[in-house]
Amino acid sequence: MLKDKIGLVLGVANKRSIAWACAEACMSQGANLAFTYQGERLERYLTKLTADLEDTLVIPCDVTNQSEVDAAFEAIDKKYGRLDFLIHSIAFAPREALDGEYLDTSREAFLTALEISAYSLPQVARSAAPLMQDGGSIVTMSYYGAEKVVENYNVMGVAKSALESSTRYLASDLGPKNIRVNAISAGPINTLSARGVKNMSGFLKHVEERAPLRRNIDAREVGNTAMFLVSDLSSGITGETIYVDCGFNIMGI
Ligand code: 1JT
Repeated sequence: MLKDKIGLVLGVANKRSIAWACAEACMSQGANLAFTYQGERLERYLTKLTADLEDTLVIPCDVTNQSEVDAAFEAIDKKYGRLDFLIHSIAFAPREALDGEYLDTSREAFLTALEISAYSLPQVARSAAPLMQDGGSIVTMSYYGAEKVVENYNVMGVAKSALESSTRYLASDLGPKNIRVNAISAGPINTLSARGVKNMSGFLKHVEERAPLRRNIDAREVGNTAMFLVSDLSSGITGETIYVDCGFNIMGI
């Protein structure tokens, strides 16, 4: 399905990362992937994780450092000369912002969360678009806290709202170049990011009790949806937020 396609995956921290589940699903369909990491500690892990892959590229890309972003896309251009899809799976907020009341969010925490979790999408899309000469597909990760209040999610919810809105504006800008932009709103998963989230287990239990499928999602289900969205099977879909949440979001009382 993705044979001869070249993709870039941003946001693999370890093998439980949503980004890695997306990568595995895409590689199972024959895609050729490059990966970016933030910081030296993640470089070692990612190099190990991708050691057996053919023709891969592992490059630094801290989105708060524009010259690193520029260098990353230059490296892609130099090695492959093109890009077919990009999977954006990065977010950050200072830990204290994900606790207590949103009312208390500091200016600094707000700007950091929005910069890394939302601004980074148009930022990388701008560099990716010129490499997507035959059209392309960009996929990002959101969460239900973007549209409804989720206790403690706070400024991340505001950042995800901006991310989902960005998905629509970018889809409008890039549609004429046949570049599609979509978001996946994933149900909660126990990844590195979720670790340290207050009462995550109570939260997973809540979903299990109420979601129509009566269970939580598996990262592989997000990976499979990302694979669909970067493939030509989804050629008519752009600007959407697709829920991979066992149906949790449809429920009212
Ligand atoms: C970040 C973190 C983004 C955790 C995230 C996230 N998107 C989803 N999660 C998991 C989560 C977090 C909370 C939650 C439910 C799910 C942590 C680091 C910063 C980026 O609230 C109940 C807080």
